[in-house]
Amino acid sequence: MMFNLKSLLPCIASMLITATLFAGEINGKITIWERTSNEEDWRLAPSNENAVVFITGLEESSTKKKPLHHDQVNKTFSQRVLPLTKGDTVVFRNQDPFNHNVFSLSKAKKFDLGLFKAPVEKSIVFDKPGLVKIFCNIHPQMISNLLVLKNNKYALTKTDGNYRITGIPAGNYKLRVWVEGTKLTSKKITTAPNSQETHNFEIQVLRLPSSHLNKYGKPYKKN
Ligand SMILES: [Cu+2]
Repeated sequence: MMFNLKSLLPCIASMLITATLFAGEINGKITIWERTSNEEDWRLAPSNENAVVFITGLEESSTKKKPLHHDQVNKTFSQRVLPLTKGDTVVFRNQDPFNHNVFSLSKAKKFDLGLFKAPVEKSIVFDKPGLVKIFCNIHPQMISNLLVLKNNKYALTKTDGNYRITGIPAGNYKLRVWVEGTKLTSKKITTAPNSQETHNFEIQVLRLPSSHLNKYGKPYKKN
């Protein structure tokens, strides 16, 4: 049987509009408790920022959106945590007047951008989901976490810990929370058409002093 694509177009359009109209929303608050030594009691962290809340079980999305920017400024990365969708491009820009060397040894994306500064910019396409920890080979304090996700249903918290994810079709999913230094926290959820649900999480993070090696697997030289 032959389908006339033109005759199906209004039907497909109305299905898409219906899906969008009945898409639900998930919101809530992430509260972070921290301990900075093995002895102390848990206490509320001064900020609930940099938690990534995301949904799995949805269809993967291949967004062709504009590249994201990730800057190096004052010997730090502009974002400690940057969530993105698989396939996204990140442009690394050095805003300092001296060189940085951005690299990652993570399985999800190994790369080494070498030494560079403005006006040179370097881009990387993140094509595999997973956590990509990035560092600078000169400055050990420069650490950033790129969390590459399978779809674009995610949110990054600010200090208040509030999040909101919209456009979720009705279905069964897992709602997950990632905070640096913790394992993933997950919760099964079922969303109904047009629903608006609140899911709050309390996350405990043990924040002990730590260090990492340079790109050659050696300790950083003390400046
Ligand atoms: Cu650097």
